[in-house]
Amino acid sequence: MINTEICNILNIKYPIFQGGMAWIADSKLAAAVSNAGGLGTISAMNKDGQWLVEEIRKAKQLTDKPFAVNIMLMSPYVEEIAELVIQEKVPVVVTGAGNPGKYMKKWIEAGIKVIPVVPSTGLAKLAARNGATAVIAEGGESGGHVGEVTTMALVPQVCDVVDIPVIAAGGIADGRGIVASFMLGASGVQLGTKFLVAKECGVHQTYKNKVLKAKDIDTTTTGKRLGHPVRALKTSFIKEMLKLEYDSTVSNEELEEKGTGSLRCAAIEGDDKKGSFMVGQIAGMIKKEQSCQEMIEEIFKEAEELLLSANKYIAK
Ligand code: TUI
Repeated sequence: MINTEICNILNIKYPIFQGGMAWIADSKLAAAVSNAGGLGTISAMNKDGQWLVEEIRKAKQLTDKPFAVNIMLMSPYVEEIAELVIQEKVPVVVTGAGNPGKYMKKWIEAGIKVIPVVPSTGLAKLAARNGATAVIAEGGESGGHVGEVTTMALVPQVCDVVDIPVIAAGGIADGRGIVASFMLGASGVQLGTKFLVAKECGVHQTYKNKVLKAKDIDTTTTGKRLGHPVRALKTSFIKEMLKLEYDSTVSNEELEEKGTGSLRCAAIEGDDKKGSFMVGQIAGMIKKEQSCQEMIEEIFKEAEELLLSANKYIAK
């Protein structure tokens, strides 16, 4: 059986987190992952605070295992949500898309374990200094809002500068990715794209079908000009966005406006024309819908077999 430091710190069976995918990760998905032995995550980005409170309470009914709330720091509701996670006694908070520094003292004093997503060693060091329980080093292979550095380059560099557990994210969807992450120094992994096709994931079926059909080269990033690159499937809508991005007569405001609501459109409505189907580069490897339990058990069985046979690389 695989067991790492993060399993003991969070009291989880497998060192795997489910990414807090905005408009997608709800109590049903989070509870399914937690019940399967990972750390499930509810995204606070889906709706307002009231929605989140209901989802946290539902998750507590669906599982007695720990779960996390993901707070996207660019969210318009961030102040309200920062308070709600304390009131609702959420065990773990994962942050993304910014520096959570100003909230960390309050969360930690309330007994919350804080695990920021970091795209750089600088932010990783800051998070560790501010009392983070662990950090998620997320490479640019991921879907959604991404940093520049790849998982392969980021994870070992982050491991070298912090003495808290590092969770690898970006481009991981099977046992090979898990074992590679361990070899880079990570204590666990976070998967997002893979969980899009989980049976318990309520994302629109069109979104799931697009993941199942995707090839390795089917994603791209838009939004670099706006300072927040986002990785999504290269649909006709995204190709149009790319064209506008390179058009100097189009203002940043116009670009922002065209992108607004596009993830909701994809996740809830499955709308091909206006939706942004945010997926990671590993989508090309994801070929079947499974329950969270089947997924997690299968990939950790594969990881364990790989680890047990790893001495084949050493000359006898
Ligand atoms: O946050 C994510 N992924 C996301 S958020 C999201 S919602 C969205 N919807 C529409 C447009 C844009 C976003 C979809 N996917 N991942 C975690 C993550 N955090 N990736 C990168 C970062 C990050 C970037 C900069 C974390 C910290 C950071 O700090 C900069 C600073 O403030 O110093």
